[in-house]
Amino acid sequence: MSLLLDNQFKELPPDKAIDTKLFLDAVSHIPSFFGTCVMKSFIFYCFALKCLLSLSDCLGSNVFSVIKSDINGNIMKIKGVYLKDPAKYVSLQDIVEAEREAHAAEWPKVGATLALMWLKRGLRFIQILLQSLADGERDENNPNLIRVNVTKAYEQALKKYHGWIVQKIFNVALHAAPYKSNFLKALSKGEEVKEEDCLINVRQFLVNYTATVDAIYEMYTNLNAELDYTV
Ligand code: EIS
Repeated sequence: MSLLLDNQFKELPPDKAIDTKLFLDAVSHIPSFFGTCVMKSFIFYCFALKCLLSLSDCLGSNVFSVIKSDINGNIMKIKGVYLKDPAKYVSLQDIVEAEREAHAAEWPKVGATLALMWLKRGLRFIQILLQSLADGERDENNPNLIRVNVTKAYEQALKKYHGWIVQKIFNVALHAAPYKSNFLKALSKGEEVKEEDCLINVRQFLVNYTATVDAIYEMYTNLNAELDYTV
């Protein structure tokens, strides 16, 4: 079965309110996916290059743990707020609005509002990456690499929020990106499935996932909660 379809996002209601608990359940699988897919392929990459271990390989290895703990930290922060009063924070918007009232001076650079602001960028990155693969965008000279897809996702979702040092780190991580065949195999829980069959699952997963990410972006625009500082 497909890892993606096992952990599908739920369909949004007509008012596009995102149920906090359902959202947290769905995103909580993303960091472990990192462990199974990206890390495995990275370990293979390191192994294959162990004679050539250079500073950039070490950097690459650390980048994936940094990304994983960054996303995990965002999720834990939102969850921490939610668990304080689940009845009050039924939707993600309930949390953001409550923090706007409680922390007027620092908001939106505070609490779960800030965590969700960054989390949504990582989710957008994943969305664009998967969509690009599903659309068959590829480097014709290197059809088993996903660098064009990863670069597109980075440029559209994250680059403008990164200063040049983090942009350089991205360039290192890019070279440690898994091969397409390994990436798609991991999405299929290690089973050998045809690329096209896996992409059918990716397209199915993207329906509710994209709607959810779009709704979070829309909420940040409507509440004027978006910031564009760089890290
Ligand atoms: C935020 O981080 C915190 O998240 C937030 C709060 O502390 C805030 C304060 O300003 O900072 O500094 C972080 C930023 N997060 C800001 C950078 C982390 C590492 C960036 C590495 C750049 C490379 C990214 C591309 C990697 C390509 C890999 C390709 C492999 C296929 C299936 C793959 C999924 C990859 C998903 C990648 C998502 C990256 C998300 C980075 C977000 C970011 O830029 S708070 O914390 O409020 O919770 O306390």
